[in-house]
Parts: sequence; C-alpha cells; structure tokens
Amino acid sequence: MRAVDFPISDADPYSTESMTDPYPLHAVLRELGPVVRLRQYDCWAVARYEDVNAVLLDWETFGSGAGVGLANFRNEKPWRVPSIILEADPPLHTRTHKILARVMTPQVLRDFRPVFEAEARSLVDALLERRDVDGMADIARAFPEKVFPDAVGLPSEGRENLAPYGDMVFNAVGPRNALVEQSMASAGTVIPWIMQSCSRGGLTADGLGAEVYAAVDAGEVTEEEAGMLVRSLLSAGLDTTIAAIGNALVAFARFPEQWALLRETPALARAAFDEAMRLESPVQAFFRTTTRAAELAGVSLEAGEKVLVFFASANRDPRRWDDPDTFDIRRKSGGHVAFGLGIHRCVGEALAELEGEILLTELARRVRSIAPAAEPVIHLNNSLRSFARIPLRLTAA
Ligand code: OVP
Repeated sequence: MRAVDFPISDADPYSTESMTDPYPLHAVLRELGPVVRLRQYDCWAVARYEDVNAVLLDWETFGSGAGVGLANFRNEKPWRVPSIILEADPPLHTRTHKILARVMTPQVLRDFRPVFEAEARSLVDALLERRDVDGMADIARAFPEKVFPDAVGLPSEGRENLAPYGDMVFNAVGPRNALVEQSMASAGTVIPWIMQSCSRGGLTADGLGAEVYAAVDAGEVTEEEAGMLVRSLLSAGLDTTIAAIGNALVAFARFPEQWALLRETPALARAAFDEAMRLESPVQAFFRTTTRAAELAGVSLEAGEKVLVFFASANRDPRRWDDPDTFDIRRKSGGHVAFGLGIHRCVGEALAELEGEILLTELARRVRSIAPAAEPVIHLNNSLRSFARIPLRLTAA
C-alpha cells in the first residue's frame, strides 16, 4: 500500500491551453506540493526547483534507461531504437557521453566562432534590408539551420528534414496524442534521410560527425554506436537552439528596455541568452523512471514509476528566483536547469551558447529596436516550447 499523503491533480500539461501558456499550470503544481500525482497520466510530477534538482541529480533512483518520455520502455515498444546517450544509464551512458563531450569541447568550438560570426553578419545584412520580418523563419530558424548542419558536416541536400525530425523526437516524449500523429505524418521521408545522414559516408571529413566516427577508429565505440550518436546530434541539436533563439526574441520584444540594455553592453549577450533560456525554457519537461522504491520529499514512490520533471517550472519557482516572470539580463541566471542537470545535462550546451551569443551580439550591435508587429503564434509540441511565427519590426541602429 502506498502512503496517501500526496496531492492528486487533474491538470493536463499536454492540453492546448497548457502548452500555449504553461506557467499558470506550473504555479498550481508548485503550490500543491513537492510531489504531485497527475491522475490523467498515472505519473508523478515535480515542479519546484529543489525537487527538480533532487530528481535530476539522483540518476540511480530516477533512471533514463526506460525512456525520458511518458512511455515506459520496459512495458512499451519505443517508437525508435532508443538513444544510447539520452535514454541510457551508466555504464553505457558514461561511455557514449564521453565521446560527444569530447567532440564539442571549447577547443573544438573555438574554430567555429569566426564561421558563425560571418554567418551572423550576413544574416543581419539581409534582415536590415527588410525591416518587417518573421523572427522565427528569418532569424531563429535561418541561423541554426545554416551553421549547425555545416558544423556536423551534413550535405546541403535534404536539410529540410532536420526540423521535422526534431519535432517528432520532442513530441514523442509526451503522450501519444494528435501532435505525435501529426508530426509522424512525414516520417516516411524524414526518418530514412536522417538514418542515411548518420552513416560515415554521408558526412564530410571535417565536421562533428566525422569526429564521432574517429572514436570508432580509436576503438571506443562500434560503427553502429557512432551512427546512433550522430543521430543524437541530429535529434537534439537543431530544434532546441531554434526554439531558444525564438524564445529569446519573444522575451526581448516583450521587454524592450532589456534590448536597450543589451545594445548598451553587447558583452551581456551570453548572459541574456541564458536568462532567456531560464524564462522561456525550450525543453519544458522530461520524465525519469524510478529504478527502485524511493522516498521523494516524504512521498513513497514504487519502482517503475514515471516522474515528470518540469525544468521550465523550476526556472520560475519563486522559492528560488526573485521576480521569476521578469526578463532581466543582468540577473544571475546561473543555476537554471534549462539544459538539465547532473549526468544528462545537455552535452551540446557550449555549442548552443556559442550560437546564441554570436547571433545576439551581432543583432545588438546593429538593430536599434525589435518591436512586436503582432502577437507571436505558438508552435505546439509535447515537450519543446517554441513559436511558429514571431512578427517583428526591426529598426537599424
Ligand atoms: C528528446 C533529445 C535530447 C537529447 C538527446 C537526444 C534526443 C538523443 O536522441 O540522444 S530530444
């Protein structure tokens, strides 16, 4: 028998209303208690900073090997062969994480800086001839969709398959709802292109993908595992940064004084990108699965139970942050968990930060104002918060 001293909620994080504006639901869950039972999904949820941190740091109790979505891989067939880094626990995770971490070290990324800077300059050149732009298509998608596939070493043909694949991957984390079905509609063409792009022969000799295959030659992973790690790059590396940049633009459009501040001090670009990640976290929530019976904040959990971990709610918990709903690029936003925490913390974080920093720096130098021309239009996804369109009017500096 389970102890009954926990709150039960009928809240639905996957309703259109919650996904459009998730923050009222996060506040409700945080207020109910440290651990809440979600009746509709038969799972637990943690939404407070402290408990989100505790779950993420205890990977032995809160495992990833049964998947980081609602589906429990021990009882349900996964929609694709599981990731050998995201959906894995030590010791497998330790070995695979080491390889992707090495491929994206600051030393490797240093070489990308001038390339990304040149791309940011030409992007802003084109923007300033337009004035009325869509912040998503013309900025948030345009920049990563060029620099990231180039960095990985993908051919120029077929890159349009990357974003739809990311949409599938991140929808698959949630329940099997209409969003999953909609994004899977293009699976027949998208997935074969992705899988083919993961093979050694599909990659240039000088990209991150080739660096992953170098680990095969060093005897650290098999050829198949290298392909799976390239798949991880393609799964997690593009939609996330697109969402992050778009969400940052929305934040600046809503808080114009923060844009003025960034213009005054472009060196704040990296801090501003991080603060936007805190305020509008691209990855809203992932699951963990209990590997054993455990007590969490006084609530008894059984083995094999799903726990929904709300990164985005932790990042606005008033127990942790002053004025959590305010975008303040001067605040100390270090400690946000938008990249996760613990052994599964984003392995591409430095690459994402480099993209965000370089793009925001170039925009801050050359764009006087980014005013909303209309309300942004949300793009619904079960775990990624992002927009479909962000109508903006730019003024040149
Ligand atoms: C669920 C994601 C995030 C991080 C890694 C991977 C996927 C992967 O495929 O390894 S999105």
